Amino acid sequence: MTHAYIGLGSNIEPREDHLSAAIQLLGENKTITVDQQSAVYQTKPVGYTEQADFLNMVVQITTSLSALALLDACQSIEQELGRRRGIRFGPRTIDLDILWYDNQKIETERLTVPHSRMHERAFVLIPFSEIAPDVMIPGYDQCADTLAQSLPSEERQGVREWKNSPGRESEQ
Ligand code: GSY
Repeated sequence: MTHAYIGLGSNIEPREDHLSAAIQLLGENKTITVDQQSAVYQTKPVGYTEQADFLNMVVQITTSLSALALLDACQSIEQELGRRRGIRFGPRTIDLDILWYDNQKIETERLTVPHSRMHERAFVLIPFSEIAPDVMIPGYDQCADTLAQSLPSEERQGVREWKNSPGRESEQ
């Protein structure tokens, strides 16, 4: 069994329902267990900025799938929830990105792990470091919390806790 972290994002309403549905579908996959969920964060769009704010969060899973089979599982959840690939970096119903897999560095045509821009993205590092502050990010030799704390303050300010994640309501 392998640990992995997946980043989820949505900026098409109902954004929270898309996150909840994706987590439910991950959990319904017999080869995946969702172990931990971050809070949900409202985040300013990065890259293509003329679009609505996102909701982002990170989950930790345990899986018997290989990294590429996990990618297939994530992409089929995106399809099932109606993601259409339109404008590159544009609005999306749901996005599932494999951020970290078994402390491995993976570079294939289909998949780069750790996710290539995670070290500079507050919308990834802040929820990631909430649930895995001490996890080392391969290739950076720094833990998630150190990377998150090193982000410029204007990047961090674009990420605000929105509410506890689906399934964590009792912790509020
Ligand atoms: O890479 C994920 C899609 N995405 C996001 C996102 O999830 N959140 C924010 N805040 N900006 C983004 N830009 C892109 S592309």
